[in-house]
Amino acid sequence: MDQTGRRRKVTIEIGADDLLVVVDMQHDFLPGGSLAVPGGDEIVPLINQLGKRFTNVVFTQDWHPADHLSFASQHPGKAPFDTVELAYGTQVLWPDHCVWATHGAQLSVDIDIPHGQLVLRKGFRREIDSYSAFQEADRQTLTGLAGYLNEREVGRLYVVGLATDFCVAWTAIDGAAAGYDVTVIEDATRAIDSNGSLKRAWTDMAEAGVERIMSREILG
Ligand code: VGL
Ligand code: ZN
Repeated sequence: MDQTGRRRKVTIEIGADDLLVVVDMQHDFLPGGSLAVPGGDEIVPLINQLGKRFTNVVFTQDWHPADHLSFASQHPGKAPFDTVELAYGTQVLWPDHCVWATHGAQLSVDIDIPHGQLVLRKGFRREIDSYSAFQEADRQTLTGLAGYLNEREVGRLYVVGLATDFCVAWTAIDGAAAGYDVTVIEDATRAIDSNGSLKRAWTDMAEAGVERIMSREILG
């Protein structure tokens, strides 16, 4: 409170070394899509507003071949949200989604951030999933994003998009591991929340030093 009894507003200044990462805002993750994240469409206007505050914006795009091993359809007898053991460990199985060159894989036409600079595709190898925009699920294959951010002299990442508990969380955690300050803008994300995944993701993000804010702290 200030002296007049009003709550003082402290807004975060977005600067030249800040970058907004807009994660997987694709038709398949939005209502009507094959892996629709509940409320995914509700964050579109907020992401567009946030996008206007940043000069640096990167999009990620989940981008799978039709026979990707994260699809339940590739594992006889398995259903979406079951798990299997792949070469690198336990993999959650999904409905077919974001198959490259399909409509569902396209970034939402309602995302209006024309000054965005990079679309980073991930998950394009049949055998390896990639929730993180930094490294694939084998924890070895790099996507090249850290090199890009390094050359662009970025200091802090702000992460929004879908889904909080998978691609947003893994991107945020790996961004922190790569040496960036990372902030997730909570109300500009929505979760799948399967088997406690959302609660676990926030715990993991906090442990990795990822900050968690609401959009009003930037937008005022
Ligand atoms: C995602 C599950 C499978 C995500 C991508 O964008 O969070 N989740 N592929
Ligand atoms: Zn995927």
